[in-house]
Formats: sequence, C-alpha cells, structure tokens
Amino acid sequence: MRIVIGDKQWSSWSLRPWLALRRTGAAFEEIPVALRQGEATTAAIGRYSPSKLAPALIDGDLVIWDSLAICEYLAETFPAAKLWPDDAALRAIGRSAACEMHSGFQSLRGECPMALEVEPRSVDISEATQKDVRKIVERWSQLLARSGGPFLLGEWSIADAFYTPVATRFRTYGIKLSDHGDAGPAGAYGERLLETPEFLEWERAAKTRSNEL
Ligand SMILES: N[C@@H](CCC(=O)N[C@@H](CS)C(=O)NCC(=O)O)C(=O)O
Repeated sequence: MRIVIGDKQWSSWSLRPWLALRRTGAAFEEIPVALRQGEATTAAIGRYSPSKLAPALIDGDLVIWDSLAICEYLAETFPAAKLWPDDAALRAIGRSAACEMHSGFQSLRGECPMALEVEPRSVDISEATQKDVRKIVERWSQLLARSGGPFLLGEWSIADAFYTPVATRFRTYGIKLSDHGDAGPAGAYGERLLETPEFLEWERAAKTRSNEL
C-alpha cells in the first residue's frame, strides 16, 4: 500500500489515516507532497488522487481519496487491527464522533491550524472557536464516561485518530480545557493522544524533514 500525505507538520487530514494505517501493522510506502505551493501542490497530488487533495491511499489499482474513507477501508481490510470496536452500538457512536470532526468544528480548524513545528504559546481565541472547544470537551467527556477510557471507545480506534490533530491544536495554541468546562478527563485524554507511539513517530518526522514536490 502507498499513502499520499501532505507535510507532516501541517496536514491534519493526512495524520488521521496514517495513524490508522500504522496501527494495522501493514507495510506501506509514504508519498510525501509539499502543501502551500499553489498549482504545484495541486499538480503533485493530482498525479495520484482525483480530489487533488491529500491524503489518498493507493492499494494496487484502487485509489481512496478521503481521510475517513481511507480509515473505513483499513478497518475492513485489516479486521484484526480492531480499528473499530466489535460492539455495533459503540461503533456507531465512534463513527458519529469521527464524522462530527470530519464535517465540523470549522472555527477551530480555521483559526488554529495544526502546526507541529510551532512552539506552544497562549493565544486568544474567538467566541466561535471557544464554542467548538466546549463542544469537543463535552463530547470527549461523554464518550470517556461511557467507555471508561483510556480512549474514546475504550481501546484506541478511528475516533481517536480523528481527534489527535485537535489535541495538537489545544497544545500549540495553549487552550486549557479546564477553562472550557473540563473537569479533568478531557484534558488528560488529549495528552494521552499525544503520547501514543504512532503520534510520536509522526511528530518526530514532522520536526526533521520537509516534503518534496
Ligand atoms: N475532506 C478531505 C480533506 C483533505 C484536505 O483538505 N487536504 C489538504 C491538506 S490537509 C490538501 O490537500 N490541501 C491541498 C492544498 O493545500 O493545495 C479529507 O478528509 O481527506
């Protein structure tokens, strides 16, 4: 398998399926492309993906061009990796949480982009972003209380892949979850996401290399 990914310091959409792919234990090749280069980026990704956006997963002659679709494909292809839980209700809840991230929290995403190369610092965030943060705290707290943790559905799942870039944003922009309704579990969960070996491997690479067109 090959996965087309954007710069590791910035590409939150690439990070999510990359984490899931790492969890499968399958061998894969990375095809790195440089983002923020205008037409050159579009052309570079367009060599592989019909969406001209990263990520894309290439499995033989099959191309899958969206982060959530890639994660679902990996869950189906590698059932032993348990990227979703066996329990159907829990799986449906996990999918709801991942889809909520995939299609929402626009203000947080626009105002606080993933930037792993940046030293953490405190910034003032808008009302709209504060609202997103409160909603995420609420969601994490509900799911952790239901599953008992340590991850959203108990064991690590695709839902956690979807929120890992969010945890990096909270750290980078000095957003303290206790200021947004967290009694403790949500903040601890966010830190836990940033301590998984898979994320640490991605982060190390983000700080040591730049992608080529
Ligand atoms: N909905 C898509 C979003 C993909 C996306 O927006 N990717 C960004 C990088 S994180 C991209 O390729 N941008 C192209 C550019 O910067 O020209 C997904 O979930 O995969």
